[in-house]
Amino acid sequence: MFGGNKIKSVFAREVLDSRGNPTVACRVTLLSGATAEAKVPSGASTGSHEALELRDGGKRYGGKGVLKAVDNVNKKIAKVLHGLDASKQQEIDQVMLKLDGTKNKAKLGANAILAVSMACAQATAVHRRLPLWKSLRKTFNFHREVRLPIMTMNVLNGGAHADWSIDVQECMLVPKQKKQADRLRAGVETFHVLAKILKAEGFATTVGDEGGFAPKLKTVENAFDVLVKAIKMAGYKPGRDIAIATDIAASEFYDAKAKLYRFKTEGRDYDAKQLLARYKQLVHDYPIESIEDPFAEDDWAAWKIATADLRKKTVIVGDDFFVTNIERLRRGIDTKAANAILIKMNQIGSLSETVAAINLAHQNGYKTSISHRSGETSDTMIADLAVACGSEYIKTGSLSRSERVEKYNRLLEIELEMKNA
Ligand code: 2PG
Ligand code: MG
Repeated sequence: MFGGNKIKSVFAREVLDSRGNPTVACRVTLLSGATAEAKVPSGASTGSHEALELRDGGKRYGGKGVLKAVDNVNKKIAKVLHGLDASKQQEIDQVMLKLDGTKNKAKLGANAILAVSMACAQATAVHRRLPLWKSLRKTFNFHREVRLPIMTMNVLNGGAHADWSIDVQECMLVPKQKKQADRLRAGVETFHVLAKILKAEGFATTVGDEGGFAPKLKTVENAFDVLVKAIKMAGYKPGRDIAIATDIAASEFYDAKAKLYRFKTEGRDYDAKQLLARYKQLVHDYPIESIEDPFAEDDWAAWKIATADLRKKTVIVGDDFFVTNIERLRRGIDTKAANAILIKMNQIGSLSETVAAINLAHQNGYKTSISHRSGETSDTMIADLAVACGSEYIKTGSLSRSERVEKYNRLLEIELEMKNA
């Protein structure tokens, strides 16, 4: 239909995320009648270089309300986007960036801009009658072919996501089977065995923010030991069938003044050199697929040395370090810091900037992991994005809590869609 792709209306509202905090949902409706609502996630261990998430402050919702961001969509963004072609994602995002006019989206809020950006992509897919991953490939020039990503499943939660039950934030299972469905099954079976082991050893099996267990284990080695045990008891071979990944989230316990990494639960302090020695030992002792944020977000010197040392043995992922920002990623590429980037749409705040970061990474031989946030919603777009861009990995939490599991379910659906394509 003529003009069918054009934006008829943009409407945002305040909804809740998986932690019970407000977040922004946005519905975009096109002239053709195609319509979709996107929801943005929210982090807890956020990098200080992330785009600004606009919160209301004051008493309401403990200051976490997003009515200002919602208003910015409904009163400002909706006006400038009216009548534009929703499939021209770059143009749409540029119009919003211009309207905002700040470097970190401080005026309109990254949560406001991203909600609209995602909803435009989703409504366009509906209009095109295509699965979202296919529609994204029509919209963007990706550097890679489509692929089903390896899933990194966060089954042990620690750090800021679980009241510091252990110092490191995430210990993940990385199943390596050929088919997506088999990988998922291997992860789930191990997850349930893990619960049995923890129970038998007298630990709690209550879950943290991302649906993983949060037992009070003393050290990261203890955590990896229990994972290896669970993998074996579930009938899989550690390394060959299921590897381990970890997000240290080191910025969370870095003392910049003293230049020390203070492991709170363990009660041990490390300088960067000592910490690297510990990582080398871990990589030697366990089948470690990847280590995310091993050092603090601005400890560039440590990142460089660690990358030179570990890059052949494991994947070193920059999350708070790169914050999905092409300027920081360029610096990383130029100085050979890390060899992979975690991609979070809300760290940068628009879909086209996110894709720019993915493409820059892939063009320079960096791996990508498309990631959820610890505060999530029912939105499953990251599964489609991971497939569309040909990402090596996706990181979307544990095998419990529907805001996590829905992303895995979407990947199963995409596997079928790919077969039938
Ligand atoms: C991370 C994420 C997601 P948060 O550090 O990688 O797992 O946590 O969303 O709290 O930043
Ligand atoms: Mg992280």
